Amino acid sequence: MTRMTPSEAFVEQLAAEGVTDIFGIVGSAYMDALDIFEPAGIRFLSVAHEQNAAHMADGYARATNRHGVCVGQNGPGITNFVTAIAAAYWAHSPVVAITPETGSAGMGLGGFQETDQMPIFSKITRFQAHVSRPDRIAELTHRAFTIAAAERGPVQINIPRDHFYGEFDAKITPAQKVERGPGGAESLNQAAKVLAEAQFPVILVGGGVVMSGGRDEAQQLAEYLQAPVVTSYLHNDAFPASHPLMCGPLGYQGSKTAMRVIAQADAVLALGSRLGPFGTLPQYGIEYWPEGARVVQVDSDHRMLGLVRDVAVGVHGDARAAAIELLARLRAMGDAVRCRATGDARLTELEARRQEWESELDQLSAGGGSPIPPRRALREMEKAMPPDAMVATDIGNVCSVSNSYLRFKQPQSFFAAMAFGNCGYAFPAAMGAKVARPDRPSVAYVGDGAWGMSLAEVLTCVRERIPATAVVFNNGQWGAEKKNQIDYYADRFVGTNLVNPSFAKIAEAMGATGITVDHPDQVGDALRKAATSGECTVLELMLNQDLAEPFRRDALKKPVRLLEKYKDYTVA
Ligand SMILES: Cc1ncc(C[n+]2csc(CCOP(=O)(O)OP(=O)(O)O)c2C)c(N)n1
Ligand SMILES: [Mg+2]
Repeated sequence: MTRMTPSEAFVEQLAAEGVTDIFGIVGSAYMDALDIFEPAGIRFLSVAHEQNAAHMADGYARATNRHGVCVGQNGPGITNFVTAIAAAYWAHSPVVAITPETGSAGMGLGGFQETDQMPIFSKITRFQAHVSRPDRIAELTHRAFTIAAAERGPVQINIPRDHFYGEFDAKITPAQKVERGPGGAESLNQAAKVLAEAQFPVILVGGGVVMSGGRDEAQQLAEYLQAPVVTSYLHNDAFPASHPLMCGPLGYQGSKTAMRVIAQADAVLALGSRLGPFGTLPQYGIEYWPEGARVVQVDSDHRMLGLVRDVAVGVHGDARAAAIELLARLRAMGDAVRCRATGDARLTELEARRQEWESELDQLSAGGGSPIPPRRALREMEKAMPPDAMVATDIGNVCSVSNSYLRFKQPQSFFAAMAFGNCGYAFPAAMGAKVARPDRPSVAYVGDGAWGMSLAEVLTCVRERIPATAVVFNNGQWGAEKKNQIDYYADRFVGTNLVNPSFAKIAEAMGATGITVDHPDQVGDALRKAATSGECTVLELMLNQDLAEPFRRDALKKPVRLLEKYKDYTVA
């Protein structure tokens, strides 16, 4: 025990948890702790909006598997976090939101910057610690960090602002290492049996494979079974793109190879995936989910087992550890593993499927001219992308189509907006990833509408020297939503046309580098230059207004109007 102030105990505990970077906007509520961040070895990155601070913490966490930390002023600074914490929840990111609160003496009186900050985050965090007494600040901080890592999601440390003051005998606890096991022996035995009996097993690798550091182990298992591998929606980095067994991603704007191959499976090993409903919807008219297949699902969160899809076996375990155990069991079964006899046939089949989809993609992406067809731009960037780049993608039509073109060599490379689906995710996530991994290029794909939510953070990049790249798809529209108006509302474009300035010039005025490209031949060089220049660059691509399939055909209906005055407002 050492005599400390609560601010000192808090900051010492943060340092003990390994925190070296915190994203936020200054505020008097926590200034007593902020004042000693630097001598504690913690860099404070001052941003433009708290939502983006939390997205940065998310990107930071996803790039490293370390905690991402954000802080803000009580009241409005904290309510600004909400969208980003919800996004981190669905991205399974260990984000720690430090939320100073109105002083305990005045809470409930309606003083300045007051709101009850616990209910707001109750459904989007894994754990909420309310620091009810100053002398519990280190203990509760430690607990929050441990749970964020163990349960893979955001946590909140809510600190009444007066609880930073005083003194007490503090205990600082070393960071708790989280180690997960492979799952129960019985379920692993059953899982191995299902795989051994299969004729055409397919492995679906999800985010859990990346988060557990289990990509090599997943690969060894796939190679032993000669099982094709599909990646779950927006986890394209969960298996090496160039591996002969890799089929590509499922889900919206994913790979037809993956869909056609998994449709044939008689057994699916879903390794580290919750099998989210949006990510397994039919696409391109292909009903690919193999309803008759026996599904083995491995997830470190017990609640995900069998939640969305029926499973034959649920393994409550870590993806990496389970892959090791399953491989050991299958090896021991020898010739009883039936599919090993037919591996070559599966590989031949897969190769044919792959060529089919690649030539279709080539055709779709062959357009030229100025403004640039979106698919052509995406193909050019795919070819030019530095192999070690990290890519964050936003929510929009062009960003979604990029799913077909984003292929990765290494894990921790793809940070999409995931299931929360909020515009404004990508650029701050790419910034956070860049802070965490300054050695790797970090690129965000962002639509021009969504860019309006993020562009202020170019100021942060300049101020904090974060050389992230934003590729802005300038198509003059909130395209993803306009597509619904085209398909369902007879081209009545309410709120979907944009009037844009030159985003490159705005970037220049902010002190960053701005580049405008309006010809397909220039896209690749411009991207390569931007991603490796060591400067924050906004690469504005002038695109035509082509739009691909909408996100939610599953959830929209043709308009019905019963009142006379609205009778013209139906489909043409
Ligand atoms: C925060 C938030 N607001 C609104 C939406 C609804 N939304 C989904 S896609 C989209 C349009 C995106 O337009 P843009 O960023 O220009 O990309 P484009 O579709 O044109 O490629 C909108 C408004 C959302 N997903 N998130
Ligand atoms: Mg747009």
